[in-house]
Amino acid sequence: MTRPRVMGVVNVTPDSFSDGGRFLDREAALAHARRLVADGADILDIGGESTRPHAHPVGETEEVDRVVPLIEAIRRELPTPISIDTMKPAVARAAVAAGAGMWNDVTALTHAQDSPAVAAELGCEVVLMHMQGDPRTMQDDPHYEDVVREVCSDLGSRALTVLKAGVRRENILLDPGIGFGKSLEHNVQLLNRLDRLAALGFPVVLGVSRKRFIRAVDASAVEAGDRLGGSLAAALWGASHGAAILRVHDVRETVQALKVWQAIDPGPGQSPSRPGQSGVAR
Ligand code: HH2
Repeated sequence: MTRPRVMGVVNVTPDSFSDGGRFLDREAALAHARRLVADGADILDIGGESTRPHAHPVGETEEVDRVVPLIEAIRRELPTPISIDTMKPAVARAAVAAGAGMWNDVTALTHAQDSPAVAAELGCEVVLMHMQGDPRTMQDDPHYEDVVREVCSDLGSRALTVLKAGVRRENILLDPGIGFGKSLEHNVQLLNRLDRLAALGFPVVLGVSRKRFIRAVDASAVEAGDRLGGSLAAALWGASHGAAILRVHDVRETVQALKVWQAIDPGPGQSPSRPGQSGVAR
């Protein structure tokens, strides 16, 4: 099986608004980016605004100030492709000018009216993620008749709109938006039928890492850091059901899990083996 690419999450959401605090946050974020690349990240996803439920919105200038210097610093020393996680066209524009090649938008380019036109003009890849509601209220009472059908249909028509705005087909990726306006049942149904989203013919991006649905399955996974097992289980499920990119926090562990999965199931016509190694192992 083809191994999905691993997108490592780098957040620059500083608590301190002093210059010193910002600098330290940026240095820490750069060190984190280096670590993720050393751990095997294929893409770095840079975010300057939290999309967690009830998170406070960040102004455009503040967000640009957070992400652009970091993207420039990464670009100076690493060849790794960079994605910008933002809903604001001005931030995407600044990030692409600084060296990002992908716009990851949790609003599927709906936040601003000109988002699709800006994406077309930038010529970058775009991740259209599904969300019901907005980040502040999305988890209040998510409701669907048939979540799989509705998410596929919403994303399919969103892709058409974005195509009409001039974004090239090969630049569009779709993401079911696990945890964005979805109950536990909605999340697991979407994962269970991820193949239906993949069948739309666009590469699928999947973000399950450390998400709250894992706690809904295993009540002991209270903190985000307690959810590695569930994150890996869901990532491997995604890998075998059509995900092309996995957005994760624990890059090293995810890459190892994928390597083992691929050694066991290398794809049609190939026999399971340990690439590059031989001999007795236990
Ligand atoms: N999830 C979060 C942010 N951006 N982008 C895509 N394409 N898909 C996702 O599932 C996705 C995303 C939110 O993840 P969270 O764990 O709340 O925060 P973060 O990962 O930014 O630390």
